[in-house]
Amino acid sequence: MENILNLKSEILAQITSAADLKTLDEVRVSAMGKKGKLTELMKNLGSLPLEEKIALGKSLNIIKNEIEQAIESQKNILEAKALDEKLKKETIDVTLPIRPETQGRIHPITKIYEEIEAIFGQMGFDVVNGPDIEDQFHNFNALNMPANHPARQMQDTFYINNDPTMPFDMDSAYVVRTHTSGIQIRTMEKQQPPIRIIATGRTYRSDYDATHTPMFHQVEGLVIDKNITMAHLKGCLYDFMKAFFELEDLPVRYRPSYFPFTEPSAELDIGCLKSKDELKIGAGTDWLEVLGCGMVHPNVLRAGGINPDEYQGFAFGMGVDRLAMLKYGIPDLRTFFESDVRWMKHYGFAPLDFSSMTGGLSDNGGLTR
Ligand code: 2U9
Repeated sequence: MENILNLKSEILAQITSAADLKTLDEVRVSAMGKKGKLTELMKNLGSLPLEEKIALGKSLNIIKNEIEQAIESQKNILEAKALDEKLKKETIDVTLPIRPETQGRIHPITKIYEEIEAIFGQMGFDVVNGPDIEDQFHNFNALNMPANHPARQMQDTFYINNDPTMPFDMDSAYVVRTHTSGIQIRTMEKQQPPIRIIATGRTYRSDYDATHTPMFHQVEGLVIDKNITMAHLKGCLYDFMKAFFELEDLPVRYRPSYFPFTEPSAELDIGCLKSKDELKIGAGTDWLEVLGCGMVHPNVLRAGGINPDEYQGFAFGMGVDRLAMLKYGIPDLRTFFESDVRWMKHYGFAPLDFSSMTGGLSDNGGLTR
């Protein structure tokens, strides 16, 4: 028994003095491996008289457990030490700039979308997308635009010949959407109010000059609930404009207007100074139209499966490309889509300048731009 206790102390001492995992494993094998000292003692138990076998067997089991525990805790200590050393060796200086230097730039349209989504996101709006190719019900009829409406004439809308083997049929043809409004119709079809969404994406109209391209970008919004009023519309869009142009005292006015899908309808102007070669937003006495809006027409609610006697709401729409031109002083819309790297280097944004309401919308203090 005394020999056994001595052996135990010897093994425990070896365990606690093992300086690395390899040495620790060697100690384990020499004690408890196939030919280990403890294993040998256990093997010898068989030759002893019964009483001694039982007593010694018990003690050996207890010692074996103690040694296993000691190995486990030493292993934990050594593993933590090894990790610590590895981390010390692998320290990185997170304040160093990115290497190699980033080459890509974020397109102003993408940046403006990020900013708009950050602002409406904070107000509790969901961002929704939909198909670029629409049927005429979702693009026109559901929006209170009957078949003879001027916006449906061939010169504005790109119609798609569904079946090239058949003569073109104007009535059943699909269109590339002329606005993102079909997204809101699809949302209403799927979901009863409360609804609070912005619909974003590419839109298409047959038009081309310095301020119109056949493909352009829109953001539209829709808010529907039981007691939504024009006052909610005015407050929401006023707050949006101030946040977007990053001007707390931005002058804003609403002007009566007409859209088939809203009644009453309005347009929102922001105060600015228009001089020959400069546009100053938030200063001067001129006005600039930036969006259209109104209370959703009862026919439109009905078309989306919502009862206009129970619910009402407001909607708005704006051209993202125009907002990007205004905010970042880009004079010609066509240059947005020319894929000129020199233009992108000048007007593009650093990839890590994420827009957020807390970290800055368009300016993070010049850290990465
Ligand atoms: C539903 C109901 C109503 C969306 C609206 C406008 C006014 C608007 C233009 C701005 C510039 C389009 O890009 S642009 O040419 N849009 O003036 N859009 S209200 O109204 C909706 C949309 C969907 C279901």
